[in-house]
Amino acid sequence: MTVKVGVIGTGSIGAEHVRRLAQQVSGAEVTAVFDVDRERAIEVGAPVGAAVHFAAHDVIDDPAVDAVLIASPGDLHAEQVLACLAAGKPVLCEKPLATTAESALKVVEAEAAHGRSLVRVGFMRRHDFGYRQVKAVLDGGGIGEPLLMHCVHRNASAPSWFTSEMSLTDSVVHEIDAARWLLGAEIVAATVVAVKSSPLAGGLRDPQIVILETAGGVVIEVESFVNCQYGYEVRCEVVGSTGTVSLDTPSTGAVTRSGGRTQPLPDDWRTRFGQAYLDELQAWVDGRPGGATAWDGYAATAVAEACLRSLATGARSTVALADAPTGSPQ
Ligand code: NAD
Ligand code: ISE
Repeated sequence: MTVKVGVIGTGSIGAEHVRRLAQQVSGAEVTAVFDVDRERAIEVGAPVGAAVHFAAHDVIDDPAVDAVLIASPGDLHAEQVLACLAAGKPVLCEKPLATTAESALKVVEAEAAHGRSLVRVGFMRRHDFGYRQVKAVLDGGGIGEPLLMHCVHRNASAPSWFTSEMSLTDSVVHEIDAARWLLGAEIVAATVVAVKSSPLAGGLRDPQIVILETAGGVVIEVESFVNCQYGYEVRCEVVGSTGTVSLDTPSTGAVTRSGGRTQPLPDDWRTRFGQAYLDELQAWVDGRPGGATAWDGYAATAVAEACLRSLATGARSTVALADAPTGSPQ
């Protein structure tokens, strides 16, 4: 059976998802798209034979659409996911699920009321081979009891409209989700530590250090540096009671010569996580379990909100999650 997918938002990652769904994911086709930038929607949708609609709800209500992928700006996600739930259609929403914990919780509640697991959130690291290896070691008790975690998340440069807050809500939110998933624990507090800013960061607080604490006392230290200049790097190391497990940039094309060794780095997330995005889409189209749920999206947004409070005040900020509604897929 072919899953007919409608895509809302055909910008940077939306266009890539359209291409992946149309050309690389088996059992999927893109039947409808919408973007407020109509020329962009036509440019992306026409080559794959998708109908180009005039509004997001036209995509959601289109009888030729079985499932919806949302890749619009984050502040529109909650409303668009709620509309998909109202139509009873499965939805894969790019991160974040919402920009406030309050609106993310509404999605969790609406899905629970619906009684079916319809929402996936695009935290693609859960599909990355390296992250999955780290998870397997942790789940198998391979390093004893996890005690602390170091994370590095660097982008070569951020667009001019990127803010210090977005370094937390757009970038660190991936580490928030990855840490929750890897450690199997909720994060209960966040502290953003002031760091000397790079003179090349265009006035942003960049880099930033975030300290997250889990309910069980594991401390996660995250460096987000969105203007590091040299390339894209995502690394982590979990330190356990009997060993450590780490994730490095996949080693490809390393050159050793003349007494030295060089290794190319990915330019950005497109290259580094290309296979993870593809695996995420294939798993979603196949209807396989796994991937981040609405609850995961809510928890990540609640922690990101705590990071924003800490950024504003300089103080440690606690996270108080609501009780999961009955029937909410965890
Ligand atoms: P983008 O700005 O390139 O694309 C967003 C698109 O949404 C634009 O084409 C814009 O015209 C369109 N848009 C604006 N208002 C709209 C509306 N009301 N309805 C439909 N479309 C609308 O941004 P992007 O980098 O593609 O990011 C989109 C989302 O994907 C964000 O939530 C971002 O955080 C997420 N993202 C995730 C990853 C990842 O690694 N998982 C990477 C990049 C972006
Ligand atoms: C971007 O939105 C992403 O989600 C990328 O994965 C991340 O590395 C980048 O920092 C974000 O801006």
